Amino acid sequence: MLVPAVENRPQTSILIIYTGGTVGMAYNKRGELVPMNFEQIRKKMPELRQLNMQVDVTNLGDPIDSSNVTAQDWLRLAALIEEKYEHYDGFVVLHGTDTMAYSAAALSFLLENLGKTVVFTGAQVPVGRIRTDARRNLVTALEMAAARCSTAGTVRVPEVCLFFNDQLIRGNRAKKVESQQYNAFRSENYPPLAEAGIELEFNDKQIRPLPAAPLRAHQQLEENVTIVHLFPGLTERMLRAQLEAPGLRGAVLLTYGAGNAPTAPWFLQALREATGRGVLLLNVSQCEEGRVLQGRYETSAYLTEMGVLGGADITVEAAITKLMFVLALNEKPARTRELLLQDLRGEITIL
Ligand code: ASN
Repeated sequence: MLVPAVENRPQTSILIIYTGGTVGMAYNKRGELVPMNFEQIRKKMPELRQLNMQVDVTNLGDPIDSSNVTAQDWLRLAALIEEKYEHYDGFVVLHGTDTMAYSAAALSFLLENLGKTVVFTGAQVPVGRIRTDARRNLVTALEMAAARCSTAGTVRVPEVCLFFNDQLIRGNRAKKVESQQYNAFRSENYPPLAEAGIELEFNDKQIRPLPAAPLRAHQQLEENVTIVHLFPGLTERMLRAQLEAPGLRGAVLLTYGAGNAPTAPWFLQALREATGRGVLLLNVSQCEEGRVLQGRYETSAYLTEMGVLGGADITVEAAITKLMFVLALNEKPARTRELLLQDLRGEITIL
């Protein structure tokens, strides 16, 4: 059901899609935080009425803690944005912080040729608490979603992004780095798209251009994927348990440093067998800064030879969702590999 969140002067129209998260939570009898409906956000945020925009709200489903988000939720979110695309100037997705970076990255891939702003935001402290960050985050996220270029009047940030603690970050570059402080997110290997001080300052050169083609909301994600996190002490049996999972089509290989991995024969053999079965392996570094350079060290050169794809400076959140997205396109193997190496939505820096 779609209801106006506030009654005010329509000029720009923004749709809030409420999915849950701490922003709208309250304590239950056992003292645990549980998601509540949007009503309490509406009650606690009278300032929503002061914005010079029409703000409507809709729910994705029952509000959830974002630890429960699924790939199906991402598809429903993409379908909802597509359905409402012509009716609103921008979108704000209220979401829990725990998996917000994954959801924002997934949506960035699903929404091809996005010409409007989709901003994910939420809070570390519920809206009903005196020291909440919900107000700051939501009000400015709405302003970011409504932002236009002053001269041309066109959409300022035609991207899926994430606004938190005064920073607007590209969705597929975001990472949750903090669970106790207000600065929950960081932009990895890419500058923020905008900063909210007294004025909203946009980093226009870093923002993707408006697309020439109309929106295409994809409706498929491959779920037969996994993340193999390397650590010294990983055994062959444990590695094979992951790589030999029935139906596996792709895995993010979380490697060391600049994309390095062991050279032990059993390790090489397990990887070679996986790629031989057609499993796509995407090499992503455990380091938060820097990039994968396969071949810089001997301990990564063989990965290229066996067909492991270098993930450049991608985040693990963007890597796994990109894999899910690209594999679901069901292209020929060579094209799939090409797409994984390409910068599709600003998620990697090609040198
Ligand atoms: N557990 C919460 C969630 O992700 C955390 C938050 O929103 N701050 O839904």
